Amino acid sequence: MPSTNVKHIDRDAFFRLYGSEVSYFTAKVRPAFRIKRVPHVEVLATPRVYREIIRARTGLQFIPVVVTPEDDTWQDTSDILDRLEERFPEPALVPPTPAQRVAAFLWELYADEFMILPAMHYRWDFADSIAKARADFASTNGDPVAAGKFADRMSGVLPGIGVVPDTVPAIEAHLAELLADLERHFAQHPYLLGGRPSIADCALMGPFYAHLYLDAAPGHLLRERAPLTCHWIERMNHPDPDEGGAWLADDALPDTMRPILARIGADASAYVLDTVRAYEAWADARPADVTEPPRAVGFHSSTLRGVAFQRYTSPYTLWMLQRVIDPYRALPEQDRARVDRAFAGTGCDAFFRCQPRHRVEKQGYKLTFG
Ligand SMILES: N[C@@H](CCC(=O)N[C@@H](CS)C(=O)NCC(=O)O)C(=O)O
Repeated sequence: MPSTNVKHIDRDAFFRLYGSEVSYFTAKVRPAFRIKRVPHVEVLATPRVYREIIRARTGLQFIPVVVTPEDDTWQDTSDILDRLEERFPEPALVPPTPAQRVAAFLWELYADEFMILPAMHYRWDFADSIAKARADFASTNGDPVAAGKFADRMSGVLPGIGVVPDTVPAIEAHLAELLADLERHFAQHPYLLGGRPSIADCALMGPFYAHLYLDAAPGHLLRERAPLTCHWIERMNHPDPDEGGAWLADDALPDTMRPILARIGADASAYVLDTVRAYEAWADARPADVTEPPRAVGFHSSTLRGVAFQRYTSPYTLWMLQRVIDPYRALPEQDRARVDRAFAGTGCDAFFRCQPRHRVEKQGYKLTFG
């Protein structure tokens, strides 16, 4: 009798994923829990959860946070994905072969660091998006006044990350071109690297589900222009355990990904590498009494499609870049050459060529000087 099996499920042995529906980074890890069929409950990050779980366990105010059945606490979506992969290796989300593996981490860097530009612009620069986001924050928090203050703080970060009137045309053009390319890609492949999802897909769900799909103005745009991308979002959030499917054979990258990689090479590489160079200049001369990297170490200049802008200098960007270049550097020469060939002509070699003089590491939930 199938019903007797229910008795063998340990109903206490589940993971808790604390987050929210409109949170970029919760949207990144949610599909991984579901694809890997990790026994878990997703818990809304209410004021009680912030007080008793999130701040109490991590000392930070970030979501998502994961508490394991053994009562360990995981924070930071990149760490969460790594730990899920170790603990639940199948179905894998990190491809085993060099070019696809490097591509997966490059997509993560792009989705986490660069796609924040269109995600924040389309949430906080359009009246109907602003109204919906404020209402969503209030329904998540339960206290409209506190939620309003949080919304003020979030919308206030736009100039600091480089979303200013001068850069808006380039940000909108970047997204429009990406949507057109993703439609062509998803007409041929169910997921970014072929027939099964990877951490590349999970990372792209951050901007695409939580902001661009759920927010009012970009939600219309996506539904009008990008039905196949919308279908990918729904499939990522509701994965079919019986789907099967494989990443492309012979460590190939899909041809339909090439224009997207070229755009990452053209637009996102300067955004990331200018930040890393500015951090390194700060770190070269850092005051002796600074024992850990602050969240931002000042402002620096960068350019997007020829337009100059200022951006705050985040040490965290170097940590995300290390996730791409460490595995690349660790490859035997032959495999590295294969990766170089796979990315030739895309401009993404700028990431691989970057040789930072400094490192940042994680200790607990904090970034430290490496
Ligand atoms: N690097 C972190 C970023 C987490 C993050 O920025 N989460 C947002 C919500 S999507 C947040 O909690 N922001 C609060 C704040 O910036 O104060 C991760 O990958 O987990």
